[in-house]
Amino acid sequence: MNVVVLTGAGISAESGVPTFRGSDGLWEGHRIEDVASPSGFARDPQLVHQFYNGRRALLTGGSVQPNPAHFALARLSRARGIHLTLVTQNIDDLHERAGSEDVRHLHGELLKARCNRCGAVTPCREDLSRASICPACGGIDCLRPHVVWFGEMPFGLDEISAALSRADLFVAIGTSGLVYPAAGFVAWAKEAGARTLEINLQESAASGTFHESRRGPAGELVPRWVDELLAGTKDQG
Ligand code: BJW
Repeated sequence: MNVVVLTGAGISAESGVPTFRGSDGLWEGHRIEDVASPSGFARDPQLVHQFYNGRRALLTGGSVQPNPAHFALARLSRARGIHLTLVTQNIDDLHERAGSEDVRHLHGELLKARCNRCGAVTPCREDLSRASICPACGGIDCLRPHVVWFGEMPFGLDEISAALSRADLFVAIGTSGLVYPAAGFVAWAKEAGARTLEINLQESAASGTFHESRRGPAGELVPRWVDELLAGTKDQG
C-alpha cells in the first residue's frame, strides 16, 4: 500500500514548537510574510535572521523533543507492506529525531544555511547574521536560512507529485491548508484515486476536501491511526 503523509506545524505543537497561525503566533507583531519572504529579507535581514535564530535556538536547546505522533510515523515507515512517503512542511528535525529516514522537507531545514553567492548548503546550528561567513566560499553577508519563503519554489515537488500519483492513501496532519502547493496535495491525491484523511485539532481551510476528518491532538490521534492501519494491513496479508 502506498501512503503519502503530509505534516504541518500542528504535529510539532505538542513538542513545544509554536504553530504559525495559532493564537500563540511565532512572531508577535510581525506578519508571517514579513519574515518569510525574499522581499522581507532584503528589507530587513537582521530581523529575519533574528526570527530564525530564535527558532533554531529553541530547536537545539533541549526542551523540544519529538512526540508520540513523530514516533508513530517512524514506526509506520518501518512497517512491512507499507511504502510511506513522508512529506513535511516543517523545518524542524523532529521526524528525523524520532527515527524517520528520507523525510521530504518541502519548505527546507532550519539546521542548514544556504549561500546566496556560491549556492552551497551547509549544516548550521549557530546564529546567522550579516557577518556570518560561508564555510564553502568564504563570502561574508551571503548566508540565509535554507528555507522556502513565499514566492520561492518548494523542494522535491517532482518526487512528491510522483508519489501522490501512486498513492492509495493520503493523510494530512496538523496543517491549516492555507499555503500552496501543499494545500493542493489532497486534490492531486484524490484525482489519482487515493482515499484522503485529515488529522487536525480543529477544522482547517481544506477539511471539506477530505473523505474523512478526525479532530484532536496529533499526539493522540496519529498513534491510534497508525495502529489501525497496521492492524488492517496485517488482516489483509
Ligand atoms: C494541531 C495541533 C495539534 C495545532 N494536533 N493539529 C495558489 C496556488 C499555488 C501557489 C499560491 C496560490 N496562491 C498563493 C500562492 C503562493 C503562496 C501561498 O500559498 N500563499 C498563501 C498564503 C495563499 N505559496 C508560495 O509562495 C509557495 N511557493 C510557490 O507557490 O511556488 C510556485 C509554485 C506554483 C505552483 C506549484 C508549485 C510551486 C512557497 C510557500 C512557502 C511557505 N513558507 C513557510 C515558511 C517556511 C520557513 C519557516 O518555517 O519559517 O512555510 S510559511 C509557513 O506556512 C511555513 C509552513 O510550512 C506553512 C504552512 O503552515 P502550517 O504547517 O499549515 O501551519 P499553521 O500554523 O498554518 O497551521 C497549524 C495547524 O495545526 C492548524 O490547522 C491547527 O489547527 C493545527 N494544530 N495544534 C493537531 N496538537
